[in-house]
Amino acid sequence: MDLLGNAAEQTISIGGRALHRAELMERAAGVAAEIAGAEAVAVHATASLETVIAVVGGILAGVPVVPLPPDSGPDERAHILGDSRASLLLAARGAYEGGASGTEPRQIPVDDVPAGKSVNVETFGDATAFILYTSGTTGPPKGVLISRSAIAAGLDALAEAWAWTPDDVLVHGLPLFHVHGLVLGVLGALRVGSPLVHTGRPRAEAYAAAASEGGTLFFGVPTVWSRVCADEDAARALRGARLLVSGSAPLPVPVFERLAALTGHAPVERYGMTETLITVSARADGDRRPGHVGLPLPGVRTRLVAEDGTPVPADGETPGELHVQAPMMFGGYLNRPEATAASFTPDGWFRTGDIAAVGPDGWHRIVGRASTDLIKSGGYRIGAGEVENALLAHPAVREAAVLGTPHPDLGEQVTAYVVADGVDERRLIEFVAERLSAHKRPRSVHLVDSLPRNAMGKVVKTRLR
Ligand code: MLC
Ligand code: AMP
Repeated sequence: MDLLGNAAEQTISIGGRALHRAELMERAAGVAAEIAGAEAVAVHATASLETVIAVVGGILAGVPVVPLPPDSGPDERAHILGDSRASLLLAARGAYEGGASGTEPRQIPVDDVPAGKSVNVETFGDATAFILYTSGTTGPPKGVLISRSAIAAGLDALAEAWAWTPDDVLVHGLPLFHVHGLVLGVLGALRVGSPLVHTGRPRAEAYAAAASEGGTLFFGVPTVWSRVCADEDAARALRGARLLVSGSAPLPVPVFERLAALTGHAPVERYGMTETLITVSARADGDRRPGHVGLPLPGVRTRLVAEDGTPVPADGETPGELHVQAPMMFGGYLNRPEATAASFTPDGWFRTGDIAAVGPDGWHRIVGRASTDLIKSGGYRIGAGEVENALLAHPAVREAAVLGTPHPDLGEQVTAYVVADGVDERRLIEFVAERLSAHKRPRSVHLVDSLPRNAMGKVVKTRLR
């Protein structure tokens, strides 16, 4: 399995800096030699060529890569580094300002590593390629183990569905520490052999500029597409593209329609999760339906199950929890056998936690989530429990409940209800920001006298809304 494909010629460009594939592979081979044998390697995952060199180096060395969100706060970072046991950290020189605690891994500046000779990737079989940390409903983020074969299967299924070939020029500006930007947006380009133009940040003008320079295939989360629609000139510049793809969160129907009207392209929607990679998608050669995420990809099976465990009919209306079986499935949560077991049914289906309806023709529509404790804001997955724990670490906070509330640009925003003495809203937002990534801090904090609880003493979040 040649996970990274075998393109002869390819350019990877990030924020205006470009690297030819041959040079990328040589520099990554140098990194691979430097980290060979490590249990896991952390990468300070800024949107940069150094991140791509480091990640490819990990893959060439057969060492699991742990992408660290560059803005992760000290608590979050300490958890990820400790849980993954990453003993080394790759970063662009001078970019990482981690804490000085004794648990910090040894830093290797990617810029200082001499280029190496090409490496045979096959040697490492089906090793874990990534440990991707992602929020659950409670507690700190869990490490999702993603194998090389899952990535290969996931990318090949997408290439087929989207008719993605080396003739495409992929454009996006998504973060390089999640499935969307990193697995699809970097490894996808390498495996398919299409050049990549990463715009640094996913701004509308940058997408427009990349379109006028030959970009054909564009990735974005719904917030990005909504911002593109708000900039009509930028949207019109996308008329020359081949395919616009939306995913990571629900694309609102009005954004779908506006984007189609302005660009001439009805967007292709696809659905996935860190744990499963992308499993359901519309096709380049097929229908695009607003409010729908498409059909299961080749090799994927799905089913809908009611709360009492009975099957739900595929009538396009009746909602049920979406279960998935797929070759792109993760290999479990690191160090958490119980959480891994709980995420599968006894008969071997992964419980996505998403509520869907499926039509008689197999088209899937995501209608919500089973739990109010997972929030999707700007395409980022945020666990209410992690934000509640950060708030509760403040000495003045007695109780905290966090939930997602509708936001016109981000889909949902993080909203907190807090019982506290003598501390204001702004200070609490700052307090969370000092501990966790920027997107996890609440947009608004409501100070309340008490939280609504049921007879069991559990907070009833639906009553807070
Ligand atoms: C954020 N800001 C705040 C704040 N929260 N300021 C005050 N109070 C708060 N509570 C700051 C930000 O740090 C930023 O500052 C500024 O406000 C604007 O923030 P924003 O509105 O969030 O916008 P932006 O930073 O532009 O980000 C929007 C976005 C981003 C869409 C670019 O959310 C994004 O990159 N999302 C992609 C997430 C993703 O890749 N998900 C994929 C998961 S994988 P400043 O100073 O920085 O401007 C997956 C699988 C699958 O889901 O299916 O794909
Ligand atoms: P993450 O693990 O960050 O990949 O988040 C996965 C979650 O994002 C899924 O469980 C869904 O709730 C949501 N999601 C991803 N893609 C879509 C989509 N196209 N439509 C609706 N929700 C989506």
